[in-house]
Amino acid sequence: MHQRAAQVLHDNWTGTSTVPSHGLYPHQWSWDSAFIAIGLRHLSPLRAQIELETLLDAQWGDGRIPHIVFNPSVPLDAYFPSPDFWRSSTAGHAAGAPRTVQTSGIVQPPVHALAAWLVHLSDPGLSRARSFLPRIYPRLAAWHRYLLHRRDLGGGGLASVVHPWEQGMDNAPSWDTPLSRVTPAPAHSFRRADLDHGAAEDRPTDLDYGRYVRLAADYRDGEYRDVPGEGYGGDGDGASEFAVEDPAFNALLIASEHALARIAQELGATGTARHIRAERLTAALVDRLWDPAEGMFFCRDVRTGELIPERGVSGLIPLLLPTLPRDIAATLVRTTYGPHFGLGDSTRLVPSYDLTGDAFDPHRYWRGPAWFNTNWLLERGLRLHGEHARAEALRTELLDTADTSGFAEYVDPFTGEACGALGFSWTAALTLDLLHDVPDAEYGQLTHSAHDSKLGTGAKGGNGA
Ligand code: 9WN
Repeated sequence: MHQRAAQVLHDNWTGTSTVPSHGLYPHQWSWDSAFIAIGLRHLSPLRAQIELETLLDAQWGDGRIPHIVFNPSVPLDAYFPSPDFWRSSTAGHAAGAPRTVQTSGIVQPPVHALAAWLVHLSDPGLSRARSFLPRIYPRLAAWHRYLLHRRDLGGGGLASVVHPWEQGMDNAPSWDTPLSRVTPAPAHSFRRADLDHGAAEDRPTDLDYGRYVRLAADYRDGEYRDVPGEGYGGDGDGASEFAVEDPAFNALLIASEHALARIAQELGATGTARHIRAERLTAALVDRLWDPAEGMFFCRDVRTGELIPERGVSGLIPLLLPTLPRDIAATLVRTTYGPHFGLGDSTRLVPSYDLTGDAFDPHRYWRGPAWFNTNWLLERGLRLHGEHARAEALRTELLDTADTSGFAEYVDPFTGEACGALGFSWTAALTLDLLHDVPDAEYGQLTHSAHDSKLGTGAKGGNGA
């Protein structure tokens, strides 16, 4: 299995980064690269470092890491939206887009500091010899600053996403209500390239695509300006119609902030301020997105101020956080194994959406199938909170399904049947990670604060310091 997974990553390597899949996604994607680096470190810590460095070379002056870095040798019509849609070097000029490389103008979940720290741990000698951390620390810090300042659109301390593609679970039912306010771009104004590779019944509908295109075009036409601190009910003045605080996006930011604290410590600082910030953010996440009656986190629609009552896997991912209050962690575990996600009962892997939800479909993009990255995060979260037997069972299912599905992009959560692209990079990378015994200490290293917690009320994760 190790060799087959390594082969996928070898085939998808371009020399400086890894494509998610040559057919459907022939460029470099931001959160894909972070997950890929986490697996690549077991094959080649050098390639894992280069993967992250290539992405960070495309960072914008305002700190944002773009969700796609385009490969200039790939034909324009191979993926839509292509560089001539985003026009990063002109429309993104004011926001500091790079001149030498073409990128998109939106972002994806901030898994990068977490990945960088895990890559460092896999070969600290090489990392120090190449000054990996000193070179990337200021960039990762600028990235978090961008999210925490420019993207605090709700004014409550959490980062908002302004496009479903930013959260990474593009077609999740949580976006349906906020997206319904967006006037779709006319169908004849663009050509979808994804349907050349994927079955139409598994992919987002044309109507949803029209709305994705409109949102991205409006953001571009506003020169990718963000309007922070807008609060609830903002109208006009350039603020996006779509602004959502998402639990997984923010949980990953918090986990990465803990990792950045570790990196700061390695570089001789204390890291304490970052750990404290991460704990404050955890408290804000609970305060703004936790629904005790439903036993999970929900997205908040920043434009209406309302929680969006759709149960998505995103609402379980905060299990990754070490200072989550114990009762919340225990409730999340119950919800994962309960009727809405059915793990250990009707489902083999955690589905992307509520099995009992009206929009549930076991094959349609992010509306029911199971993805390997979300399940990997939950496996880590279970382990972090002492649920070793459950983590082990999930790990076994993940490895089994990854291999029998041909490292599929996603699978039917009941049967494990392959969907989407095969030979998908993060599936192979996270398989490699699961195949390696991760020292217990690394679960602590992943997120746990090293200082005596002043704010945290939460679990004992790993062995911390
Ligand atoms: C848009 C690359 C990306 C993933 C996302 C996944 C899908 C793109 C698309 O593919 O999104 O960014 O064209 O559908 O939803 O999570 O990063 O693998």
